[in-house]
Order: sequence, then C-alpha cells, then structure tokens
Amino acid sequence: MMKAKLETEVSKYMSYVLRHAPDAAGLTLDGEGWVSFDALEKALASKFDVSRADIIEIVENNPKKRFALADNRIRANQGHSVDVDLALNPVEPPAALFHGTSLTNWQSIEREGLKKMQRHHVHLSADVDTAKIVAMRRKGEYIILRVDAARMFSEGHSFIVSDNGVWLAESVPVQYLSPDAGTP
Ligand code: HQG
Repeated sequence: MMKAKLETEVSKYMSYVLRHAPDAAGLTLDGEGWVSFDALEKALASKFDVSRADIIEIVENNPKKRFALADNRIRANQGHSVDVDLALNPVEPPAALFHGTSLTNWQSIEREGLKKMQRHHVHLSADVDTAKIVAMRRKGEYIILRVDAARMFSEGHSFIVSDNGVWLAESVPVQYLSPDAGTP
C-alpha cells in the first residue's frame, strides 16, 4: 500500500500529463487521448517511487474515476486542454444539469453565458451536490447555476457524457441559465 500523500501526488501528476502536458513526461497522446500504459509507467517510475501495481491502484481508487484503462492503454476521461477528440457519442441529457462557480464569475456569465475557457468543453454536473463540490474549489462565495438542458437539447445543442459521468457541452448560452433555488 502506498502512502496517501504519494498517491495524491502521483494522481495529480497523471492528470497534468494526460490532460495538459504529455511532453513534460516525454509522452505523446494519440488522437483520442490514449497513451501506452507501459510508457506512462516508465515515466512515473522515473519520477516517483511507484510500481505498476501502485499505478493501477491509483486509477482504481481515484474518487472521480479520472482515468480509463483499456487494452494496455490509459487516458484521462475528461478535462483536457491538449487537442484530443474523446470520440464520445452525443446523448440526450437529463432535463436539468448544474454548474457550480464563484459569485464573481456569475457577473460575466450572466452576460455571455458559460464558455469553455481553458478546457475543451463546459463541464456540467448531473446533481447539485457535485456542482457544489466543483464550486467550492473557488475562493469566496459560490453560486449554483441550473442549466435547462432539455430545452437546450431540443433547440439543437449537443451534449456528451464522459466515462466518469461529467456532462460536457460546447457552451451554455445565457437563456438556458438560472441561479438554482438551492444556492445559499
Ligand atoms: C468559469 C474539476 C466568467 C466557470 C471539477 C469556471 C470539474 C466563466 C471557470 C472540472 C465564464 C473554468 C471542471 C464566463 C465559464 N465568464 N467565468 N463567461 N464561463 N466560466 O476548472 O467547471 O478535478 O475549467 O464557471 O471538479 O470549474 O479537474 O471548469 O469556474 O469537474 O477532475 O470559468 O474540473 O475536475 O474553470 O471545473 P474550469 P470547472 P478535476
């Protein structure tokens, strides 16, 4: 068993490499974000005291299932800033989705809608509690926005859902947004 501190440190580095900076670890992702598990193992073992079994444990224990393993390859399930196409099929979303953010951001979101910023998509949660956790990463007061996903979908916007249950959209125009009644 690895120490929890090492596990967190390696997991964060894996997110960094698989989402944002494969070059930093001498890795190249394929078009769908996959890299050979052997290559990742080698890169991690040169930087941390971890075995192959430890890395698999990190993938399995990850509270948000941030990584997918398949056919001796690994990728991040979402959150990329590097150019990848996850090749997920658009699906019909639930009637409502949620987005947690800081009250400060709301001032411009209210004017221009939700934009994807540094990521490839706007990230939305299926429930308010998850959106709160996302919001609480930000300093200061937060706000939970309700997205009228049913209307957005019926008016031609597409949604995809990542393998770890994060809902992704190109943008959320302001007419589909409203502060959720449950916001403190
Ligand atoms: C905000 C974490 C001003 C948006 C989390 C957010 C999530 C605007 C920030 C995942 C705006 C972008 C994603 C506008 C959007 N004006 N601010 N027009 N449009 N924003 O981190 O949704 O740990 O890229 O509200 O748990 O906070 O990485 O997105 O505050 O699931 O796996 O711009 O990241 O997961 O921030 O978080 P982010 P997010 P991981």
